[in-house]
Amino acid sequence: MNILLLSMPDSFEHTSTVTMRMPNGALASLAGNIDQHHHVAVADLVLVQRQVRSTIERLMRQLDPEIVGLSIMTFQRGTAEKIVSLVRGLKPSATIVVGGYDPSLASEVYECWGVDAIVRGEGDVTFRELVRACERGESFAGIAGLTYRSGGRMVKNPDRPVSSLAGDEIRRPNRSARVLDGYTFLGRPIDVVETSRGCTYDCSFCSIIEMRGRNFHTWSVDRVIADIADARARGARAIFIVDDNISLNVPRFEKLCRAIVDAGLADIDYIVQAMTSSIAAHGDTLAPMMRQAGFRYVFLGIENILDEDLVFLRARAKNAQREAGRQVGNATTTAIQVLHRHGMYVVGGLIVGNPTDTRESIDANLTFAREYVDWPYIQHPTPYPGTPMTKDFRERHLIVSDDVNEYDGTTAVVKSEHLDAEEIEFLRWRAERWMKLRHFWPVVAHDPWFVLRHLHQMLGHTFRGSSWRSFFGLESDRAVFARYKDIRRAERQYL
Ligand code: B12
Ligand code: SF4
Repeated sequence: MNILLLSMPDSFEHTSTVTMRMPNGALASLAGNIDQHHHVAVADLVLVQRQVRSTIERLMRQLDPEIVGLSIMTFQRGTAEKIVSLVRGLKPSATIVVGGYDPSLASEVYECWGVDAIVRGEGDVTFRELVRACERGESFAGIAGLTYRSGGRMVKNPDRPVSSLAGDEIRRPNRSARVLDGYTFLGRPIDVVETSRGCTYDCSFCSIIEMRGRNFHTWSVDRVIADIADARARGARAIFIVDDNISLNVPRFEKLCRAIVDAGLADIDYIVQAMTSSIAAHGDTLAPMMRQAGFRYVFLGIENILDEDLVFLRARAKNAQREAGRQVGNATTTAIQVLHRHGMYVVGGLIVGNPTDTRESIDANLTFAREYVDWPYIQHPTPYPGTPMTKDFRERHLIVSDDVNEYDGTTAVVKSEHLDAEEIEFLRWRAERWMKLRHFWPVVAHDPWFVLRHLHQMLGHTFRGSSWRSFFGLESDRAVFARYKDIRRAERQYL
């Protein structure tokens, strides 16, 4: 069978497509897990943001797929709906399947779209079984984790338990299925690699728990090394490790670092997300090993520096500094210092605009980011489907926008008890642009040619909405912010 898998073109503020265009890890994994005689094409539409319609039309013509799959996050819902109707119009008989976080957690929305199947939760095995059933002309009735159209109605099969990742139930990704190119991170070809799935924490804003429960499963280090080697052989010189929380098992993480060095794969720039508590507690041994293995950027889920906010976000435990098993404070600064000492850069994930936030509490977080983090990744709390935080915000009547296309993390869609959503977003936006400038020199030192060729676009993105008048102080930040918001709105129209 011919199968076309699409990820959505929508990108967001902190990952400008000039500097960062990453492959979607889910689609290569799905491609690697269907029976090998099928012909599968993976197209990451972020690579063709301005030619979405024509690219889909071309691929549909060339491949003539019987099955079309879409991977969708919540803020990409509007684009996905347009793509579903485009595909339906181009080939009415195609079986259209949706999967990923939004179809899994808001499947009722997709039931009204006329799609043929909704894959809930992990998709590798479910999609393999779906393709087999299509090939044999069988019904989808026995496939766990699937909601499907039968006659005029949607049928919801039981959930599929998460995979333990043992054995070869889930095979390695098939990167050769990708039909578009141009993946980049600061000019270096980039790929994504998974080493584990899941997390045992329960931060209230995170979709992961609703998606798969609290659990943590790992692949063998040998499998991970083979996967990194595959990515490298296909040109990758930067790798984003997309694990939900690799730092849950520090000894395993250390073993992986050693294996990367032993396999001669330390010439790659690695980017990873980690918990401050693990880094603070084990940094003295872990951080030098990470650096030796090539880790360059560590995304730390700091979330907030104020205790009250951490309690609301249920992120206190993962940011706790412990001594002899007792919590003695917050691990954030210790974690940042140890990473810095070992030559790595900190991408600081913070969430501002929580229910009790005031101008002062937001300012405290912005001041912290300015002082400590290398690249700010500051977001607003966003009520994604199914998270405990969403329930909380709804009960407090603080959600100001139900338009999920705005749920991109940097558009404030909730207000606090003291500040309007617009004001919260303005405070973050105004401060964050300038913080980003400070990381300019390390980037120049590492990738001078890239910066030279793209300086104009990089600055253009960071300072969207500015004009020569604003630089000379002849118009207010508010006017620039209003222009930025208009640009952002227009950017969301991909087809
Ligand atoms: C890596 C990652 C990123 C990378 C993206 C790299 C890339 N190109 O994919 C970066 C850092 C850029 C990123 C950014 C953002 N991300 Co992000 N990200 C993740 C993360 C950590 C892992 C995703 C991943 O690759 N997993 C591995 C793959 C194999 O698993 P998977 O995606 O779940 O796919 C499986 C199933 O979902 C399913 N499936 C998926 N698609 C499809 C399609 C079909 C057809 C089928 C059948 C099945 C299927 O099968 C797959 C295999 O089992 C998750 C989860 C987390 N803990 O935080 C968040 C997560 C996906 N991100 C999220 C968000 C919100 C964002 C941002 C909007 C804001 C932010 N938080 O930074 C931006 C926007 C990204 C953009 N497009 O511009 C949310 C999504 C919530 C939601 N309801 O939509 C998550 C869940 C985190 C959270 N806050 O809860 N992200
Ligand atoms: S520690 Fe990270 S992955 Fe785990 S629940 Fe919290 S935000 Fe999600």
